[in-house]
Amino acid sequence: MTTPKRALITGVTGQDGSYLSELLLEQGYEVHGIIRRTSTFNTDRIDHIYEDPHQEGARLFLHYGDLTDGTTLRRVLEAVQPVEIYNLGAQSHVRVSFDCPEYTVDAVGMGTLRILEAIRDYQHRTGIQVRFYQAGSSEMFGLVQEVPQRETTPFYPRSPYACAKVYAHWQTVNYRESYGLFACNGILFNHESPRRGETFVTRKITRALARIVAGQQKKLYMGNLDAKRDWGYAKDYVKAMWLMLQQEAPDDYVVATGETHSIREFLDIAFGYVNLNWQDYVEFDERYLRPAEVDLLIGDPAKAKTQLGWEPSVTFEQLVHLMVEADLKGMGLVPLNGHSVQPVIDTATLRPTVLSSLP
Ligand code: NAP
Ligand code: G4F
Repeated sequence: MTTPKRALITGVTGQDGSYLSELLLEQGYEVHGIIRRTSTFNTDRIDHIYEDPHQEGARLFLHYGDLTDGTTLRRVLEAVQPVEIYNLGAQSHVRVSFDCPEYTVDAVGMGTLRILEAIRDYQHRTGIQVRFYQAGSSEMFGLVQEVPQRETTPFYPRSPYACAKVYAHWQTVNYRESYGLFACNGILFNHESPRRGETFVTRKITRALARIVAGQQKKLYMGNLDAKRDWGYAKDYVKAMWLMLQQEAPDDYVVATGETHSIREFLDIAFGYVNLNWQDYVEFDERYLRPAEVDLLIGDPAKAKTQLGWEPSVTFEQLVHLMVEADLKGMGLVPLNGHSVQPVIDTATLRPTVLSSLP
């Protein structure tokens, strides 16, 4: 019997971590994820693939750790001995990074450096090559210097989060060039799914829509509706991460659909799906604005398509629909043909939640 390849994922409980874990398990890997200690469990996105480690054949293992804690990162690396590391962990909310800049930069920027240093020493000592994927972001293009954005487009970050991602990007390049690490940067444009965090704009919309239909919410408060994003499907995007680490040589790749749409267009399609007019529900609240905004993102995925053979499989409209459908189902609402909705739960109470109001 051959020993399975072993991968280590930071951010395994996140949207991408969960899809990547599924993909790697399908590919036969043994998957190790780093989780943070929290007072309540937040492993919902991976519960369906988790197996009791006492059981023979279990291939998903979790380890406590944190990107702000270099000692533990080193210890986990030594214990797991992975051949691939995917660094997906981050305080990944751009608006929140303006509120908590030091923590964001520590986790996103210094966290990446801590892992790179750990790999450098481990590889030097053992002679075992560890391939490294860094979760870079189209936010690094910020005030865009070229349309569409490609690997060679200069960065112009517009938030503490984006500045930290630029730092992590260049450290990754630097460790590749200085120490010969097999280190790749994915420059991923926005990617969404039913597992998207509830305060990112797409999921905020689809979740609120389901609550509105269910009678649990009357209004949806939002910020800048004019911003444009290149939105793809998260499940497609984790495939690109994996493909990068299967190449002969390490490199950096833009992963995007090549299309851009405004928040208004997202609202049109989402509310249109259940025959509602979003203008009747959406209100402006300035606290969802950012001190500096990224107005337009649109990526050119030509290199990923040619060199990795990567293709997005879901259109923008399909993406909106699949997210709306999932949130309606989550509320116990069943979309019918023609997309009217059949409520199947008692919706007597209007209940505000923390999630409905935090940026
Ligand atoms: P996400 O859903 O917000 O997940 C972030 C993950 O990072 C969670 O597992 C979180 O753990 C973990 N984490 C946060 N702080 C940490 C820390 N200090 N130490 C260790 N782990 C920590 O993000 P995502 O959408 O899956 O994105 C994955 C990565 O890609 C992130 O680095 C993000 O910045 C980057 N990215 C995302 C997009 C996108 O559109 N989704 C685009 C470009 C780049 P908890 O569950 O405990 O919070
Ligand atoms: O959904 P968002 O919060 O995503 P954003 O800022 O583009 O960042 C996401 O994508 C990046 C890749 O480009 C990732 F690196 C990052 O980790 C994250 O996953 O906001 C999208 C747009 C912004 O222009 C924002 O101003 O939507 C606008 N928006 C308008 N109203 C809102 C809201 N965003 C949020 N979150 N909430 C609102 O109420």
